[in-house]
Amino acid sequence: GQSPQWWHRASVYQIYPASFKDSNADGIGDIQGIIQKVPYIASLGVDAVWLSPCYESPLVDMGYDISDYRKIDPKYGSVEDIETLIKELGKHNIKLLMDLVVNHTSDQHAWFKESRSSKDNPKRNWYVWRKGTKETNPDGTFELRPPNNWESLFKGSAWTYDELTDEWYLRIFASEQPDLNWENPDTRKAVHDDMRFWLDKGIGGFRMDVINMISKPEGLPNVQVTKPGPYQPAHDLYCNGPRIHEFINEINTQVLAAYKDIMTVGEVPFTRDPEVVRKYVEPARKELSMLFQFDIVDLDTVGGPGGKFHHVPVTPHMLKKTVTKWQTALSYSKGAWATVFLESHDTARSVTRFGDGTSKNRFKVAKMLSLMLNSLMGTVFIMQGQEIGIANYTADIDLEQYTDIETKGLWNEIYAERKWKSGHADPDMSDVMQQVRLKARDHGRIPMPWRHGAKNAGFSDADKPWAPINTDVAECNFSDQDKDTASVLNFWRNMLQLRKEWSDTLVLGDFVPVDIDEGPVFAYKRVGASGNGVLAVMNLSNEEALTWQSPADMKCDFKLIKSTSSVENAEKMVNVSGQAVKLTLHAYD
Ligand code: ISL
Ligand code: CA
Repeated sequence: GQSPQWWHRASVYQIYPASFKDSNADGIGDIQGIIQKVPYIASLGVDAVWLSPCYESPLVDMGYDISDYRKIDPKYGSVEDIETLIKELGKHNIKLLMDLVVNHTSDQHAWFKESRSSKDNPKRNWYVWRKGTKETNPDGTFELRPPNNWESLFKGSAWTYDELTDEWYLRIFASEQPDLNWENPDTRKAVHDDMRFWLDKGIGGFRMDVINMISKPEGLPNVQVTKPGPYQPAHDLYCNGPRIHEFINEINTQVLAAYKDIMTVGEVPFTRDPEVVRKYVEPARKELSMLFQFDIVDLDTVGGPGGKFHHVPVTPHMLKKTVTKWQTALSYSKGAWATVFLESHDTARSVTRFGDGTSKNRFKVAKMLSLMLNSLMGTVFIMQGQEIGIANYTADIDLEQYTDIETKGLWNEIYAERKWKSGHADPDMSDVMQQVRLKARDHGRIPMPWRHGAKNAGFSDADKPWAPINTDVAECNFSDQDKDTASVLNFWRNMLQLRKEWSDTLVLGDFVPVDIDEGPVFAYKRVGASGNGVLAVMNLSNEEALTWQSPADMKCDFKLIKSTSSVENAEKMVNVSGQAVKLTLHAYD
């Protein structure tokens, strides 16, 4: 196989620019703010930063709607600021990964403005335009119907009608996010050129937004009806489409190959088959370094009758099973690399979702999850704030303060449906509110609580930051954790360092399940090429104390790591050579 690249052993810190640090008191985080915090980022021991989009954007979807790929939105700074950031991070050997959002642009992008201007504009075919149908009602009025029954991921039809030319354009996300037509070679070439613009500045690579959606099925057929209502989930049709591997291989060989040591991570929603994933990441195929797939972070979401805001309780066994599924399907020794993550700007906070919600156990849960992430195979991604065990917004933050387009879309859809069904002007939405508190994307975007007692927790000097500061800053902030050797923050720092020291085992080694049964204890070995290993044992329950006995045939030369061991590395390494292990594990141990 391939010899390890820098990104195999790397850990990556995700920065959501609007919420990291505001340097000029306008209430929005910015690139100068990130530059101020470079020493902090370096203190974590990460190797790369993934910066969520800060390109020119009307911010309908917080920057995932880009109107110019070569400009930085003045709210965040300038291209020069990015150059400075690359240089400052570089002093600490940290690379910068940019977000590449090219399934769609903003409707304010010059390409789309041209495309929509007329049917014979040279850029018409850069987007996906189709005729709809017109249905006449018995009373003579008529309704326009979109070209097919696909549902948008932000709800409603996946098509928007444009009066000017009497056609519809495809937009899987918001109306202001028209999908690019990747079938057109000119479109692809323009995207490639925009990628080179950033590669020439010395970035370390790209995170590629919904990259598995860029190849649409021929003929854009209707999807099978699976739920009531006119529009149907169609991701099985537009994800991992017919030309997807060709397009990605083209990016790799025509663009990336000319640069040294580039890392790519593709986001692939709705992709749960390891064989499908493997195709994107096998080195010989020259596609991507690694992928984000969502089996684990969607555990409490998928399968509910109404999608994201319907509750699916997560049991320890579900987590054990799903982690094991991916850890055994892909591995360094089998030549298919992976990512390890529990949070992003699209998820709520892991301590809230996977913990018991009490402040007593909050930091124990955070350390236990850190232990799990850091003892798994793959490149670790940390969402800003995760390293201090940030939790979701508290119940003191009410609905009006949630701003995310997805949160609003889902809420309004359920509200309208209930109103229609019950005939009540104000249907009961308390269960949905509970789900918003648990799962809304807003929680991943909470402004960073740098210091307790400072204005806006040290995030911004503005009177009103763009998103609310959480109300639990006294309990959870960076400066207090920095000083506390037993904090979540220092646990992360130690684990990231340990991961480096033991990378042959902890990063590249094989995952060997030990206890993946129904019980609350999750145990696995990581075995490196030399045969040495680490035994990771976690109590995923809040049972005060329980005993766990390793299988008799476990006897071998292993080091044991536990999340509640002291932060000193030496003490985390309990040598269990030649004996079966019996442990008393405490809650979230
Ligand atoms: O967030 C989701 C579910 O809660 C996903 O459906 C999400 O929209 C999907 O993973 C795609 O995410 C990416 O593309 C979107 C953008 O809104 C997300 O922030 C981005 O990460 C459109 O660009
Ligand atoms: Ca600012």
